[in-house]
Amino acid sequence: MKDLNIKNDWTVLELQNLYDLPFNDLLWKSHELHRKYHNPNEIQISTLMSIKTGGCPEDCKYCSQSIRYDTDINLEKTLPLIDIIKQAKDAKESGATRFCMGAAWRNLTQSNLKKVKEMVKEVKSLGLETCVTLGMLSDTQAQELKEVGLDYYNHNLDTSEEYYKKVVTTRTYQDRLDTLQHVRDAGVKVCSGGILGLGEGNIDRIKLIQVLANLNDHPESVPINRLVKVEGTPYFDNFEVDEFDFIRVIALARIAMPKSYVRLSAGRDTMNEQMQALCFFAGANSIFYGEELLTTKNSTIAHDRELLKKLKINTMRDSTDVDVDKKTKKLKDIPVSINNTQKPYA
Ligand code: SAM
Ligand code: DTB
Ligand code: SF4
Repeated sequence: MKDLNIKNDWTVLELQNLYDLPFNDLLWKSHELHRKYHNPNEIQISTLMSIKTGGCPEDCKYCSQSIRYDTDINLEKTLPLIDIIKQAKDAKESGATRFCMGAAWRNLTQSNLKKVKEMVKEVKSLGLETCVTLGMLSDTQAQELKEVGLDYYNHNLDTSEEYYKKVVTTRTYQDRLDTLQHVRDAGVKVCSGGILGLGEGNIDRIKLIQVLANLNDHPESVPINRLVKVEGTPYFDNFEVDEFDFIRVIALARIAMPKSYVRLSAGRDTMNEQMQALCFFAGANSIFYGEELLTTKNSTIAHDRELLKKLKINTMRDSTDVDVDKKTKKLKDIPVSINNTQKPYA
């Protein structure tokens, strides 16, 4: 029977009406759906690593890694495989279930594809889910990544189509949608979300959620970032996003895409514990865990552990996860679900 909560024909008016509800009514609705499809006391954790930093030819006005802005970052060529394996092992030790590798590329070249395929294979063999974010991809590149075991591809739409033109001029919204389609067609899971704080209005946030929720299949993962203001970028002096508006967007994403994992992404280190707790209540159930994002700092591991403890929120391991047998050093299938009392995706 069709699940009436899962739909792909959201109108702006429907989403606007939800967004404009009294705060408690909106959160009640989103939390109710959150409980229906997920364990509300469990979150997924991903760790990020920048595998190639800075020097990007694109002009995204929020980004520290664009060559067009004078920012204080350490430029790095593509890192050697051995460094990536080490960091992935550390991430796994700290409890991450997914390792996300990001590169400051406009699009993927064939020689970089070869290197990334090796990285994906190695990280996967550690028993971690793999995710990469590498800019634009062709259909065949997406298929090649799928063949080596890539689980997720992150490619954000960032904001509404109208506002996007003000944020980035070196590519179009359609370019982003095309890459998302290539990823989906290849059978790789889609991770796509946005950033709040680019100077957009609430209508742009609502339209972003509309585009994501009206894709044929909802993205499995929806990161919602709060702009990390980086000195030297055009958006360094932007106004702060209203905290209640931010929480409303999380709630809207949860209602519009009930089964997706909504990730409370960049900018968490500037949110107090109470705000993060409200985001988890509204439907966020994934975070980036680790001291660094790509070029900026994240909330500290010690702080995150303390917060999750206070909220009695457990971290989950995906039920399809694999692990390495300590003795044979071979991969074994183990349907692990640490502290998992209720299966997500009921
Ligand atoms: N170059 C690739 C791309 O743009 O798709 C991958 C790396 S890029 C840094 C990944 C995502 O990080 C961007 O799509 C954007 O949504 C997010 N991001 C970048 N800088 C940010 C910032 N200062 N604050 C919040 N999110 C940011
Ligand atoms: C996403 O939505 N956020 C992450 C990840 N996907 C690749 C990136 C956040 C970057 C924050 C700014 C920085 O550290 O450079
Ligand atoms: Fe380049 Fe990605 Fe940064 Fe845009 S967001 S400048 S594409 S690294």
